[in-house]
Parts: sequence; structure tokens; C-alpha cells
Amino acid sequence: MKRIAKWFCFALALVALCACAQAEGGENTPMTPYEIHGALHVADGRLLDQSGAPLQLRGMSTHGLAWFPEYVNEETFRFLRDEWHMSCVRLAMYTEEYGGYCAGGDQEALKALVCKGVDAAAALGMYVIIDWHILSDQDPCVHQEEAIRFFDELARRYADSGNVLYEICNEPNGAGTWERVSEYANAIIPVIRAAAPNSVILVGTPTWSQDVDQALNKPLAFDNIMYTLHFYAGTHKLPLRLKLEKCLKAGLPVFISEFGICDASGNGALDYDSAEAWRELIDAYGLSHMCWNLAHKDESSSILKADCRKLSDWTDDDLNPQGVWMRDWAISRANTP
Ligand code: IDC
Repeated sequence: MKRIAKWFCFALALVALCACAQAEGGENTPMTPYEIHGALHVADGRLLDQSGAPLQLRGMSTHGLAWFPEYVNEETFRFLRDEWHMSCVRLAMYTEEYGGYCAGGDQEALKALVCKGVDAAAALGMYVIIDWHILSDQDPCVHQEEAIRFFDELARRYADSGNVLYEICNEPNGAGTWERVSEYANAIIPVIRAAAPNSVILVGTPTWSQDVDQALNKPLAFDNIMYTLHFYAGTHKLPLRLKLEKCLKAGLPVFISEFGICDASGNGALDYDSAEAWRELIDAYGLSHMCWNLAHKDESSSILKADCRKLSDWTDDDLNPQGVWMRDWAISRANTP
């Protein structure tokens, strides 16, 4: 009798186990990045996953959402996840440039596009960065009131979504000094945190997000934030790498939320040697990095050729040289966490 009961329990456990596997999509479905890593946090200068292990997010940044909205969809993101082994997408929403959120752009349409992107990423278990893409506005305080309304609405909407990161100002420059960025961050971060207390927030640094040393000298008084550094390998070389490494060694949490291997105009020749030096540094420190840009604009930083209209399944014929480079690098790390 005892033996029958034992077998009965064993069979029951087996059935329960199978049901669980089914519910998770069956044994052949690999887990998504979010299923593996869960909600993120920042400690000891690093981005960590739910189990406390360091995590390097890899992915693509969109071009301006207003200009190339077609790439914000599940098909494209799925291709990046499954074929290029990327875990994150950055949604770049310009504020001041033509069609930008604070420059007469259709705010409701832009917000809907951001939400479409966040929802697509969530459905695929990918991380997503909502990027308030300041550029010619220089000083983030210029559109602070708009930014407060925007981030308040989105942080409430995604309060429980651990896959969303908030990038509050793409590239301060000119009048966007560290004092101004700090003033802005001190106003925006509490708004996001009021709704989404555990969210990871990325903060741009002066000189087009290159002066991470200024953040090191005068860090902000918040947990779970990272400072961004951007580079374009054709323009930014050893001096910027040395500055970055000094900050990393001092324990500053840095996130490379935008980079290209052409020059800083987003165009021009690719510099493969410089790209290689950056790549080594990125992997030596496990830095998260997002490649600019997912579009088919006629410029060398666009990963797709100008005549490509495919939203996924890109082959060598569809990709610009930077796209080929990025794909090969991404694929080479298929099995690294
Ligand atoms: C560039 C785009 C280009 C567009 C321009 C708008 O590649 O098509 O016309 O912006 O002003 C950045 C910015 C990013 C730039 C990119 C390349 O964050 O918006 O995109 N870049 O210039 N910082 C350094 C380089």
C-alpha cells in the first residue's frame, strides 16, 4: 500500500512538472532575457540582475522615432533577440529636432509609439530604454516641465515593469553643464521613482555624454542610477577610453547607451581599429552598450542600406558595413551571459 502511495505521489509530481514546463512555453522554448535576469539594480558600480549577477545589456537604438517608426514592432525586436542575441532596445525620442516631442511633434503619436515599443519588448521578454533624446536643446532644463509630464505618465503606466529603463537626457552639451544636468536630474528622478521606485535610471553627461568624470567628481544622490558615455569610434579614441576606464576603476556605474563605429556625425568612414579597442574595453568591464542606429537612412551609422525595406531577416545584402560588424559581434557572443 505504502509503495502504491509513493508511486502515486511520484506520478503526481511528474504531471505537475510537465504542466509547469508547458506553461513556460515547453521544453524547446528558450527563456527570454527577462525570464532569466528579471528586474535590475545597480550596486558596486555595476548593473546587476535579480540574482545579483553582473549583466551586460546589448542591443540597438532606434533612430528618431518620429522619422523611422516602422522599426518599432515585435517582428523586428524578435529578430534582434533571436538572431542577433540582443536583450535590449533603446527607443530614441528626439525633443528639439524636427518633429521632436517639444518641437511641434505629435506628442500623443510619439507617446503611443514609445508605448508600442515598450509593450513589444515586454512581450518578448526584452529590456527597453525610454530615451528622452535631447541634442540641439543642449541643456535638459530647457524642456524640464515637458519631461516631468512625460516621465510621470510613462512611469505610472510602467510602474510594475522591471524591464523598463529610463534615460532622462540623451546628450547634454554646450549650456548643458553638469550643474544643469544635476538640477534637472534632481527634479526628474523623484518623479519617476514616485511611480516606479525600483527603476534603473540613466543620466547623460556633458559634452555629448562624454564627461563621465564630472559625474564621478560630483555624483547624484540617488540609488540605481548609471551615467551614460557615448562614443563614435571614428572620432573618439584613446583619451575618451582612458577617461572612461579611470571612472570605472573608481567605481562609477557607466552605461554606453549609444555608440557607432563611424564618426560623430553619424556618417563617414568606419574605423575598425578604433572599434576593436572599444570592443575590448566594453567586454573587459562587461559594459552595456546600444548601437546607433536601427534605420535605413543614407548614412553609415544606419545598420540597413538605404534601399532596404525589410523589417527583419536581414542578410549581408541588406546591411551596411556597420550593420555587418554589429551583427557579427553580436552573434559571436551568442552563448555568453
Ligand atoms: C544623428 C543622426 C542623423 C540626424 C541627426 C539629427 O544619425 O541622421 O540627422 O542625428 O541631428 C549623437 C546623437 C544622435 C546623432 C548621432 C550621429 O545622440 O542623435 O544622430 N550622434 O550624429 N551623438 C553623437 C553622435
